[in-house]
Amino acid sequence: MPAQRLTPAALAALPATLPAWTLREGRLHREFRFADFSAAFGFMTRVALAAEQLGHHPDWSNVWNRVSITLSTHDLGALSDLDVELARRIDVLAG
Ligand code: H2B
Repeated sequence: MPAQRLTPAALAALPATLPAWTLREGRLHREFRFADFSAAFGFMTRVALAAEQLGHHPDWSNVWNRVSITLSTHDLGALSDLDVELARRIDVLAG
């Protein structure tokens, strides 16, 4: 399924749609902190499986118990419905 660029209305609604995420230079951003590295890496593994399932992948980094995630659609150079769907799945996995 090709990514659909978010409409201006969907962009304006993002703070309500994904309240835990912030917009940074046109991309979605969220930071996570876990008890330790094992918990952080377990979370990343679950996110990786969700990303593979969607065919849409995060830009991310990990420092011990912290995971920093940025989402955008590289193919479009914009945010798409796939970024919103991946963010939703990440929120569920984060608990
Ligand atoms: N992930 C993200 N974040 N943006 C993309 O444009 C993208 C992707 N494209 N994962 C996918 C892979 C594409 O390159 C492959 C061919 O499906």
